Amino acid sequence: MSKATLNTDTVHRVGFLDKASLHIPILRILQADGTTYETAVLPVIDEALAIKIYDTCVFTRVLDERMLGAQRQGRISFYMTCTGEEAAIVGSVAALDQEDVILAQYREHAALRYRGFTTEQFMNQMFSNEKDLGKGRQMPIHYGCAALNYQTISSPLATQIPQATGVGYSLKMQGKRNVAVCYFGEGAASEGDFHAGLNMAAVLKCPVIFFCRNNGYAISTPTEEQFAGNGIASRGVGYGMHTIRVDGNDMLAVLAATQQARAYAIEHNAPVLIEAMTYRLGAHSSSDDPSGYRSKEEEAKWQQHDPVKRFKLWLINKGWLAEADDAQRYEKYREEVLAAVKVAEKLPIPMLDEIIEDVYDKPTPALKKQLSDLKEHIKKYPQSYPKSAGRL
Ligand SMILES: Cc1ncc(C[n+]2csc(CCOP(=O)(O)OP(=O)(O)O)c2C)c(N)n1
Ligand SMILES: [Mg+2]
Repeated sequence: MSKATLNTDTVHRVGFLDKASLHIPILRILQADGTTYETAVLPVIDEALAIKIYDTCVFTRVLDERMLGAQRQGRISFYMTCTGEEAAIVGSVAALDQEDVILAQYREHAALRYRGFTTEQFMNQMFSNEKDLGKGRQMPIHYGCAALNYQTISSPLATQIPQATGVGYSLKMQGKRNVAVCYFGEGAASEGDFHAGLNMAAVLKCPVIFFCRNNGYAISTPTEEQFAGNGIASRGVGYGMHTIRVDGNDMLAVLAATQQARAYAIEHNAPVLIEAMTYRLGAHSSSDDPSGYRSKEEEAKWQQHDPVKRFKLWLINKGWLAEADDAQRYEKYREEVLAAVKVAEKLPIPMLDEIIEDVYDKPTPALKKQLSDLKEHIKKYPQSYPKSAGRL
């Protein structure tokens, strides 16, 4: 921020600012009944885009329901749903260009689907089979796809934030009219990487959209116990960044905010922070049980703000969707997901030699040594490894 943008007026009595000094309204366009507010300025959206958005939401709901079930049956080791947050994720990705680079946290698989990740590709990753793009080296849901400009998920929180600043900087240096888009939870915003990443992006003027899903919890910790400030949006202003807070369960509000954020980021070579207020309707992951830290009443209250239902009502009002066709859409995806599970779980795991590929340009001597040690170890204790581990 240049010195010229600092206030120079003076006062002569002590007076402190507090979190309420910054008034941050929430952008809302869509009402609960699927109509829009009279004064609302709608995003750019036509029937084809609206149906693509809705279809992605339905697919994601089905995928989440079925794969959580598959985890419970012991078919995959781990799963995370994004139930309740579909509008935040799909509404934002729908505002992007396919060449914009996405750096996600782990709950944004709907964005990957929107870009064209196939049901088969989802399954190959979750079953770590030989067709998995990550060659079986990651836990389920840690997707990545170079062709779709979707950087691979990493479990350590917030690492994607400074990386997104770097990607934005590189897009600017290459003269591309594209942005980096960084998704993260409000919990990840407590990491040091958040502050370093945002400050660098603002100072170096990088075209990055920082998209915070403020879903109320970091695993079992509610937001009240995570930070004392005025949400995450107040921090964007602190770093001198264009910032907006939106209703994250309102598809049209998220779409409108992200469309304008993208245009601004490209025109001004500058970052934008979007804080989407939403709620994680499901458990944190398949390893979590929320009944230990929140009430059924609280969950029921948020069920009434289901973002997919709200958007569906708008589509029906517009005459772009018929209620009668809805069940069929869900059924089609249930069958598709189930069929893909059956194929993916039967495919062999990747060859062991591939475990050291793609880490560096060529495997280093240290990696080669580790691989040969691993092979010896498996040969020595074959009873401790599944037969498939013998794909040497
Ligand atoms: C550096 C680091 N610390 C802790 C964890 C464990 N952990 C995984 S997810 C999570 C909560 C993150 O919450 P939030 O960013 O709000 O995302 P949400 O799960 O709500 O989508 C924590 C603490 C981790 N993966 N990495
Ligand atoms: Mg959270």
